Amino acid sequence: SDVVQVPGATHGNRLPRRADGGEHAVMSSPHSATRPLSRAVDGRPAAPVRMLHLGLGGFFRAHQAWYTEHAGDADRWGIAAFTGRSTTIAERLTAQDGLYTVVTRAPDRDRFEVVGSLTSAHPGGDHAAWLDHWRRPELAVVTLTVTEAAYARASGGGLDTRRADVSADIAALRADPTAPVSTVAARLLAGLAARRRAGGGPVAVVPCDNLPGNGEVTARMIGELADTIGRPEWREAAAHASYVATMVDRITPWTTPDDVAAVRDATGRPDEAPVVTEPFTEWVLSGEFPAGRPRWEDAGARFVADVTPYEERKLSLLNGAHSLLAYAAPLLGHATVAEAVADPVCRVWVREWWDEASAHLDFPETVLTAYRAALTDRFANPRIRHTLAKIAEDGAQKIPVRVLPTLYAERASGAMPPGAIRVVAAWLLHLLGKNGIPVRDGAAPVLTGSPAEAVHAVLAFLDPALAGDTELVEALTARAWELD
Ligand code: CS2
Repeated sequence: SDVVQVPGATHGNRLPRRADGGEHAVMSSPHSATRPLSRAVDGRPAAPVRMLHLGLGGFFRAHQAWYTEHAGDADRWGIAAFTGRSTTIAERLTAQDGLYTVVTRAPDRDRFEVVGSLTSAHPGGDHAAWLDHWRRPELAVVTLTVTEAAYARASGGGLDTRRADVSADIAALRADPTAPVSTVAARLLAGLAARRRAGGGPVAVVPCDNLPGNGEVTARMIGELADTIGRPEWREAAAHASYVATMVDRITPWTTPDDVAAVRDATGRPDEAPVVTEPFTEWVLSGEFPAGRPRWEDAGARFVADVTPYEERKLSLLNGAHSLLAYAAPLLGHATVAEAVADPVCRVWVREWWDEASAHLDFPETVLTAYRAALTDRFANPRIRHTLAKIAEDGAQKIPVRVLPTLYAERASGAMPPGAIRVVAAWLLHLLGKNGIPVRDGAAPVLTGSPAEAVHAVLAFLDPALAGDTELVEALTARAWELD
């Protein structure tokens, strides 16, 4: 892919240069300055679709699509990607033949790269196109980036069949297996069933959200939906796939209008769907690919027997620190991760949390020290505007997987862990509307009544046993009032 590197700031009149030092070809053409990205102009034939993706957000464009672009056999692996619901991003990408710019933003420079692995982009509402892709014999891999909340888990971990959207989809599929459905579970199961009826072979389903055991979670969600619908062909459809577990990592903030302008300035090509991301990226996977897969290892992906330790490390150290900062750092007036970690007070909080969490991770100390040092640099990248408001969303799904394992392990050994308690206390204050960040969180409705009742309610939401731990209730109460 074409690469342009621009040192320093994202704006200004510097002439972009190619990675090899040459002037970027596009810049020298007087016509191209207004020409949108297109496969004809860019000389990028679309690869045949053998991958489907659900969740056409920035993270997918910076991660799974980027790895596919850099697989040695990328010319054989095109992706058809569907949004959750929105139509805008699908329309923008379609107008650009699926091409878009990845801006890899290091502390001192930007690298611009046009990615071409996206063969087609579709609005989530186009269920007929979704099913059509599932029926194609050559389909091999289905990846997901749908957010933690979209797995619709009940407190026990299974599919929450009482949710209105889930039960509406159950009724719809019972009446007609090709009926439009909206939940992730139903869209996947409907696809698997359509594929089975069409005689297609098994595919790999590859969830890429920050949930421990995401492969198993997905298998369970689809299996339980099939059981609830209750006919054998649905169960067979659910079993007609391999569920792959993954650990995914690449910090990818929301794309802003400034980013769109920076891409236009630097490359001379307007792009309505660029994505800005950090240089660091990681993908660890475990599971079978019955119909093959792109050679993602060429781009650095690792295939291992068990992703659990990688997941636990990333969820606790990276995501746990993110959640800590998202709820606590706004109390000190910070709006982004980089701003927060420039503040010594926040750095002490992060270190305290890392010490606590690291004690329960299955890696040698030297490895964890290096991982923490790298994370410190990644968080501090001043040119990545990763808003705390974005990370704060959906704490109800995030806190249990990021913080509870450490809290349980510490309480089991009789300790009262200040780091974990700080995260929960700051989350509580956020839910009570005290950190000024909009509350988009399934746990907010449980917090009614007095402050003391709120402490109890938030713990009971996480786990009734925690609400019965009187010492913990006291420690959490004290911490919350101290932070407030
Ligand atoms: C963040 C993650 O929004 C959040 O909750 O913690 O999106 C985080 O940036 C990614 O997992 C990094 O790989």
